[in-house]
Amino acid sequence: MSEQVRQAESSGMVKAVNVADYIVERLAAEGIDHCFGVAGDYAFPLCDAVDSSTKVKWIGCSNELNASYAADGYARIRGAAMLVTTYGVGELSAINGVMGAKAERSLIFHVVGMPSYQNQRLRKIAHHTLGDGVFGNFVELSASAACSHAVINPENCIVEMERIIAEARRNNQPAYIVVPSDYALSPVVSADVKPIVPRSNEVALRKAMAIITERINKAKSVVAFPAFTISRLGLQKEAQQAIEALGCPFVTTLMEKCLFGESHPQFAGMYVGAVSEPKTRQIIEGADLVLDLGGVNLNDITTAAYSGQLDLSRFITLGLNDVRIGDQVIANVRLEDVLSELARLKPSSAPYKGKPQGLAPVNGSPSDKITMAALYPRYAAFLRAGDTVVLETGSSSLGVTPTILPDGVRVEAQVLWGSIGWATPAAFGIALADPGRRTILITGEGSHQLTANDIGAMGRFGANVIVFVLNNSGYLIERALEENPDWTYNDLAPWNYAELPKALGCAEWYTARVKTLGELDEAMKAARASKSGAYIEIIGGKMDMPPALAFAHGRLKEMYGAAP
Ligand SMILES: Cc1ncc(C[n+]2csc(CCOP(=O)(O)OP(=O)(O)O)c2C)c(N)n1
Ligand SMILES: [Mg+2]
Repeated sequence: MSEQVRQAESSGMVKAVNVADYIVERLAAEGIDHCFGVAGDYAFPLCDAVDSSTKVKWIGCSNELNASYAADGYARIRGAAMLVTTYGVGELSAINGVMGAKAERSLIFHVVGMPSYQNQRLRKIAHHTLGDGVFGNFVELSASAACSHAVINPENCIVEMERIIAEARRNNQPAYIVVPSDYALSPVVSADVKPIVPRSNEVALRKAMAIITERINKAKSVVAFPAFTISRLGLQKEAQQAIEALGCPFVTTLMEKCLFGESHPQFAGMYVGAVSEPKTRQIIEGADLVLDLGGVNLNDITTAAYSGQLDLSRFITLGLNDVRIGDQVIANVRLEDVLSELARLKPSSAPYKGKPQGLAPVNGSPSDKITMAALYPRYAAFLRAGDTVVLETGSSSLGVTPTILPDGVRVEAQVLWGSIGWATPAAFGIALADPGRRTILITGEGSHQLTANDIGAMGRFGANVIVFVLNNSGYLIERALEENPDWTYNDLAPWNYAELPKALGCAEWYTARVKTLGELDEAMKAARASKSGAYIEIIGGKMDMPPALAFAHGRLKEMYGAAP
């Protein structure tokens, strides 16, 4: 019997815990204390349960897409997040964000309130439906953005919640929980179920370790390639210990930017296909054995348009729940267990010692216009240990990722899914998830236009984010990814960005619009000193792009294929 139901029964409460309260309590036990969402009548019982919970606080967002991005950001820091939306209109607005979380392995519990069982049974024509008396039209759609789902009723609630939570934890991907509004208010029927904790099979783990150790011992050169999943699962310490025990160099893609301090002596640089430093490229492309820790994602962005030559037959991939060595897959082996086994290895030779690069020097004089060559070293100089940087898709992320950043800076970006607008609400979720760190949002103005309204939520809930908005008169990355940079669809409505915080209720925020390096330097100082949020609009050149983007511009055929 669950603890909540037991408490309700033993305390002699007339009314046992209802389904909605149970779901909120159970998710709180997963380490969640904020719930992002937008209210709606079918979801009222869920919203009420959150609002009356002493453990979980309701965080209202401007729309469900924003709420889903905020939940993704929160989950990246806390391991899991809760999102509540209403039937049809709400959940469908959230799908892009939840699907992105699925792609990038971020665990959102998406809880949706649906029309009552009674009205479903009577096939009533109800609002937020297609008017066809059918209520299952959207379940499959939302479920496709999750790795597990359940339609909850009072009898299955406890069992289904455990199944869903275990599956979501196993894959570190979203779960979809949908509850008819009358069932949400019904008492939970008790069931004798314990939480399922995913564990390795001991025999499989020993077998995997025997093969891995043999391959390590035989290899002339080994390189570790830690994946973004390490940070999603919160395994940074375990992975670093494994890499230090191995003593080999490690390389990351831009999805793992700053996973460990970039001054780590074993760090051999960022692998970006043919754009990598020659030494980095040689270390990983020439390695006898590549230990992929967590399943790196070799997509068009991380490989700079599939440039470079990685030999996948030399990879051993430690997945979340299996180990792959060539064509052999050893199942039921958890990543954290393999990492802790690796951490016990004794290196046969002295550890690799690279030459960590220092920060790029700050350049330019105060009266100069703000160029990209001057902007990115300034970000590096501005950032410090304890900052979490949230990078938006666009020229900014291609400018920041090749820039060496100070140790202790954490970076979050949505590289694979790449949905613009993600970073603004994600920064909000990240700031709420860990107020002990300073959250810094770096976004282009085009992306910001999609979700800027939740700057208001940042002010409302005291998330003191420092926001940098690069205003370069349109979609620069798109201009660069086309033969013709002047298509009008890459132009934007010219907003007065620096005035947004005030209009959105952030009266206390520091704001500035800067055109010169001197103004930028001043604004950065003031932003850092601000006790509330800060918002800096940076005026950049329409075609001034970081080198990585200029490289992509020269490889359009490789990225998109030749015209037929
Ligand atoms: C939801 C979504 N719509 C469209 C795109 C295509 N897209 C990718 S980057 C981009 C423009 C980004 O412009 P901006 O934020 O101004 O950054 P810049 O490159 O100009 O610095 C667009 C429209 C996308 N990735 N996601
Ligand atoms: Mg732009």
